[in-house]
Amino acid sequence: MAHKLPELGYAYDALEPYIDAKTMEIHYTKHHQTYVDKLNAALKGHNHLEQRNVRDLLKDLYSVPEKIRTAVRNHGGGHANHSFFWPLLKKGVKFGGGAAESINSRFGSFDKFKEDFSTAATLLFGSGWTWLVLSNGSLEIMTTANQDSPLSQGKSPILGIDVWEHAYYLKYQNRRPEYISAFFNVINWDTVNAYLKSAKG
Ligand code: MN3
Repeated sequence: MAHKLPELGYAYDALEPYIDAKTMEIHYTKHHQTYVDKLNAALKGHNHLEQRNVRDLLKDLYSVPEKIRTAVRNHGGGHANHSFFWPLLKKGVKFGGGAAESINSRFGSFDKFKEDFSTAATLLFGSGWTWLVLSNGSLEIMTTANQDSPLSQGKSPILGIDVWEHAYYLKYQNRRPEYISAFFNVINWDTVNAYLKSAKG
């Protein structure tokens, strides 16, 4: 069964003015679609792998034949990361719930968390992601290069920001810190809470 682009679940302009409609449209219909297409192309003919959930493939990259491992890592990572990212975005959801309690207890305050997360995202060199993950039962901030997934390191992401230029360049050009600051206005904390709950199993 081939992988498919998931439903976005909201309009391209739903995150304006923080993330503009044109960026959303291109990011979802072009960039994400390309990861899906290239993942499907890589898995073609590998029947036992085509059946597996992309998250499971990323958790167990060494079960993927070496010949297609890099393609699965990059395009499977791109598919999984973007499928994880879209539901994290919504305007007007207040910081609260289990994730807020865990963040406050781990980082001391929301402001300290925001500062640490934003610094990590700003300093990440080149293309990649900054994450809040659950690792051995505790929260930590980490970054990955390219489309690498924390799942491949045994960590469960509960929040993430795409800091590839394609995620912000149309509106913010080289001003990545402004995009990161804007991102904090569109975090869907309901989704973060759900991701945390599922990460805790
Ligand atoms: Mn992207």
